[in-house]
Amino acid sequence: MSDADTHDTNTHDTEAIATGAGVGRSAPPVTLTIAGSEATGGAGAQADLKTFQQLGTFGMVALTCIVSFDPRSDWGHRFVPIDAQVIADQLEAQLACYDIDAVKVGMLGTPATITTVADVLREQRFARLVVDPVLICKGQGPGAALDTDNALREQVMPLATFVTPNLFEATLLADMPAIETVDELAEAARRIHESCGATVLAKGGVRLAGPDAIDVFYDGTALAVLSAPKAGNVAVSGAGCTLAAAVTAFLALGRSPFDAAREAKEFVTAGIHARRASRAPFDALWQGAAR
Ligand code: PXL
Repeated sequence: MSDADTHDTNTHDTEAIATGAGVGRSAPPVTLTIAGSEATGGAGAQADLKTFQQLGTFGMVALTCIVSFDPRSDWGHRFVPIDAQVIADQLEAQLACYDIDAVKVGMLGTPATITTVADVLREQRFARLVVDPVLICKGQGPGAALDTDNALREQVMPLATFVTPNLFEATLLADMPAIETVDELAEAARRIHESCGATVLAKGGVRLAGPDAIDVFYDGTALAVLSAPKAGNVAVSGAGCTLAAAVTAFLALGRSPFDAAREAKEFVTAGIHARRASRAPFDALWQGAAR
């Protein structure tokens, strides 16, 4: 780049900042994830931010906790929560800077974090709020997890416009003994919609038997089964996080909830096909496949 180019670009930036306009004619929509760090980059806030970038939105993270897999202890989750005031500070900065087009809630991790985040969500009433109900983290004791699950259900789920439970989470949220068929997954989606009012994308993924990875979409009226041939039979790290982040990005880009779900599944399927192996016993989805 020549000096003249650099000068022009800087002038443009300065004008854009002065007027509050984005650089270029159409500024990207702003997406926020309120999520935990998963240090190896497969899941959590890292997966969300990569997805936001790849799909053409301006991504932000309010970090809620830090998860570090433990390679000396069966890759269990070491979990450290972020101080509630620090979470509130991040959200304050983000809200001061931008009108946020769509928000994703990922792993919150503790009742204190949930209360802090729910207070802000209640005040803001985001029109596009995707909640990925991450219900347990292996690093937590069962008692703590139950408190966290209940707080999430009571304080965050009712504010969601879109929820993306996996098979395990759908079973709990729908209060069903088990989900083994597509019909049962559809029944869970209906029950979850009735309990919180949000559009539901219930993820069977690789966990339902059969050759296809099946997710069920239900918005209170339309029920649709989204299906793609399974790419292997083992869950890939980051698939759930990426799906919810892609729904968030597509909603921010103006898609209908159904189109957001459909396109998000296509994005995740491409990312699973392009998954990255590591020395951990699970592969990680790669968001860079769909270029
Ligand atoms: O995949 C769920 C998930 C979400 N968020 C964080 C995680 C994980 C799983 O490891 O670590 C931070």
